[in-house]
Amino acid sequence: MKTLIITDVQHDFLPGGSLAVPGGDEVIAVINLILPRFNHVFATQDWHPPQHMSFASTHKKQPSETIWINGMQQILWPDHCIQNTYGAEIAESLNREQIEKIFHKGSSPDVDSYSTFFDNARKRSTGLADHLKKLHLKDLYFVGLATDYCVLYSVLDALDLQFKVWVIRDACRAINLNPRDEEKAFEKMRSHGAKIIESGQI
Ligand code: VGL
Ligand code: ZN
Repeated sequence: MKTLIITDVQHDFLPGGSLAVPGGDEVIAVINLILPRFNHVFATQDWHPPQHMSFASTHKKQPSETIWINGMQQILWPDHCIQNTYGAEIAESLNREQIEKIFHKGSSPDVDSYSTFFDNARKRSTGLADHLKKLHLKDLYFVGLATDYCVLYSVLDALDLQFKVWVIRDACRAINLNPRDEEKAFEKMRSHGAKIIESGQI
């Protein structure tokens, strides 16, 4: 049983969005093409309240600065994926018919959540792990945005939780705040046990 996890293919992460991932829109056609190969499909949505702690504007600072909050380093982002706004919606060009359930993350005002499984303080779970376990789904394929944040941390948690993990490289795009972040993210996922593949290999 192959399970696809579509990470954060939301307007704000696409060209023209407030936290646009370079080439982010290019993943959509790849995902649409491979969808029929999967038995189960889930999606995630970055889903922040206004004035979320990860927004630079909340702290009257500039995006890309890093600050310490509650003993954790936090990169500050432009306002993005605010609950119930256009920017937070999943792209309509993505074929959403097969998506069984959508999991929200980043909804607590006081903590960020890159992983689709747990918030960055690892205090709250999104419910995805329990849902997958209940359905006895063990083989997870990750696609979406962004390779160097949400995909990376979701994959590391999935491996920690003993899932078998594949990352479909051509169906992911990185933010690359630093030019080698994408490369480093794939290397980290591989060294932790994920298989990095191309969509043609499924
Ligand atoms: C993400 C930065 C901030 C992501 C979410 O989905 O990768 N990145 N919030
Ligand atoms: Zn976010």
